[in-house]
Formats: sequence, structure tokens, C-alpha cells
Amino acid sequence: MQEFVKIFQNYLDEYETITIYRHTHPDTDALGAQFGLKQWIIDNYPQKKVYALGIEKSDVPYFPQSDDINDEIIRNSLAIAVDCGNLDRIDDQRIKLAKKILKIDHHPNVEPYGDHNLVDTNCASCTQLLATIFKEIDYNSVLSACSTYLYRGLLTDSLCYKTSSTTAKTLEIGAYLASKDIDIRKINLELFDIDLQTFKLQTIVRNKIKLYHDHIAYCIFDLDELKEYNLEGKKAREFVNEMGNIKEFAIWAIFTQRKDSNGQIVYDGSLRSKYVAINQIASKYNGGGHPNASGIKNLTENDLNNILEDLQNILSKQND
Ligand SMILES: [Mn+2]
Repeated sequence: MQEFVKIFQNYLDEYETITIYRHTHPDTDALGAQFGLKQWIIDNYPQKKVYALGIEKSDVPYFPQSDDINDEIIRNSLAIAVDCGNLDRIDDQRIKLAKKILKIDHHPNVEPYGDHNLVDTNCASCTQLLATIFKEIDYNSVLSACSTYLYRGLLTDSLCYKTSSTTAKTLEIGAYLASKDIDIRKINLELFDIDLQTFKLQTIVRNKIKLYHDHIAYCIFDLDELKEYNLEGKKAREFVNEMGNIKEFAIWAIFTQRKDSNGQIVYDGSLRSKYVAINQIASKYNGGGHPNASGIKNLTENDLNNILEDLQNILSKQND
């Protein structure tokens, strides 16, 4: 960590203008890291100019909008990219214009695109890494607003300290941030309270769940239902996570109907699993993804039955 702190401080000392970047479709860790870092620089280096960039408009009310600046400013700046493993995924590709790039991240460093890469995969979140650096520099350098941004990222990327990436250090940094006059209750309400419509849709999903054999849960939304609930297929499939913490479910899925270009009814699906890898099966059905989270598309009614059977087969094999 000492090495990280030295590199970070040297870069900051050298540049008067700093531009900060996040990945596309930013999650709370990306936004928390970006605005937490910006706030920290404002609090600790008030004479420097610092901008948070990102083309996509964020609809999250508790993060500010991105700054709007011209290329010239970027050309004269140090770029710091947070929470982003590869350069292509950065939301403002003008990062390439900057004098130097400093990458600060917690994903595997497969693409070390920075002039320096401060990467620690042992951190549950990028915000954890940033807070660790700040604490090391000066225990008192993190103030309330900065801490609130960072704490949001820490909480969401660690799924409230539940992921396997959560360590004693994650909790230590959580305690450190909590000591900086933040409103923990308010942060949790903002992050995790859902609106009434979402709550009602969750209830609908729960009532629709069917079981295939004993450990595969699924639910299907047909065209009429999607219309009735005013839901796009993609949005409906996001409710797949509703089935994620049921002891009996090893694999769970949501399928949604749509009409293809020939007017035929086809199904798209989101698949999840607790332990067994399902991405091989997803790729057999016009899809793919991660071992425990995959998508499939353009299935016929027949495919739908077959995929359930295939999933049951890998489960049985697993249990043999
Ligand atoms: Mn992250």
C-alpha cells in the first residue's frame, strides 16, 4: 500500500488539472469512486481543478451529474480511471487525450492501460481501495461528503459485506468511513428502498414461480402479461434476482415472450445458478455469459422444454 500511496501522491503533486473517468453503465461503486475521489481532491487540494467525466446521464438522484469540459482541458490533465478493467469500457474515450493515465481498480489487471496501474484485487470494491489510500495519506483527510460517496460503493459492491471478496479489511474501511460523520440509515434507505411498483412486480414474480423437478425455478411472462404490467422483456427478466436466495433453488430463470421479425413467438431468458456453471448450456441456446449468470435468446417453445431438461441434467451430474 505504501507504494500505491507514493505513486498516487506523486501524480497528484505533478498535475494542476485532474480528470476522473468511470466505466459505461456505471454502478454505485464506479460512481462512488469517481465522486468520492473528486470530493477528496477538492477537500485536500483546493487549488487544483478536478472534473468527473461520463457521457451517459445518470438517473441516480444521490450522485451529481458529470462535468462538461472541452478537449483542451483534458489534454492538459492527469486522467484517473476508476473501477474499470479495460480502456474500451471507459465512458469518455477522450481519456486517451490526457497527458498521463492512472488506473485505480480492483478487477484483475488483464489490461494495464494506465501509465501506472494501482490495482488490488483483494479489495471488495474500488471505493475500498481509494479509502485505504486516503486513510494511509492522512487519517483526517476524508470528510463527510467524500465518505458518503465511498461508503455507498463499498456497501453495494460487497452486497452489504456478504460477498466472498469481503475481508476484515473491508469491514475496517467500512468502520473508518462510518467514523466520518455519515448517515448510515439514510444511505441504506437511498440505496435499497424500492418503489411500490417494483414491490408489486416482485409479488407477481413470486406468485408465478414454477418448479422443474425439485431445484430449478422459473417463470414465464407472455406477451399479454408484459402488456398488462407495462413491462419490457428486458426489465421483466431483471426480476430473476428475486429467486436468488431460496435454499431449494439451485438454478432459476425468467423467460419472456416476444415476436421475432417473422411474427413468430420466441422466448428470451435470464438464467442464474448458485454453484453449477450454466454458461455452456446458455451458449447452446443462442446465449452466453458468466458461470452463474447467463442470458439466452430466440428460443422456441420446444427449446424452452429442452433447456430445462439440460439444466436438470447438469444438476443431476453435479449431485452424482
Ligand atoms: Mn467495483
